[in-house]
Amino acid sequence: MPGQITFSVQLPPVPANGDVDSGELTVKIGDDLEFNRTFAPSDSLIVDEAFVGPQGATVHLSMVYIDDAGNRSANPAVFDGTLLDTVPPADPAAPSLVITGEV
Ligand SMILES: [Ca+2]
Repeated sequence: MPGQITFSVQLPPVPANGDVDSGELTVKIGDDLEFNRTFAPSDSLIVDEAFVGPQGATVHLSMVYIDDAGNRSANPAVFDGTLLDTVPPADPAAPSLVITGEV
């Protein structure tokens, strides 16, 4: 059964003296799901229970910074990725012998 893949979003460091009061992240999973999240300049990782999608789904990230006057970055930063299953299965228990006779 194909699994659902969960993920978080790693944010880049905010540039020094970047005039950043907050940020806005848009996460689009596949063709149907889209979420907008705001973050603080000190945030480095966005963890959200909504960030889950089917294995192989495309994910589009877009983010801008917003200053204290409400101005937004001129050009959003974007990232396109795929929800790859990089999680290995559970470790197996040890096999054992079944003695079947003496010859
Ligand atoms: Ca400004």
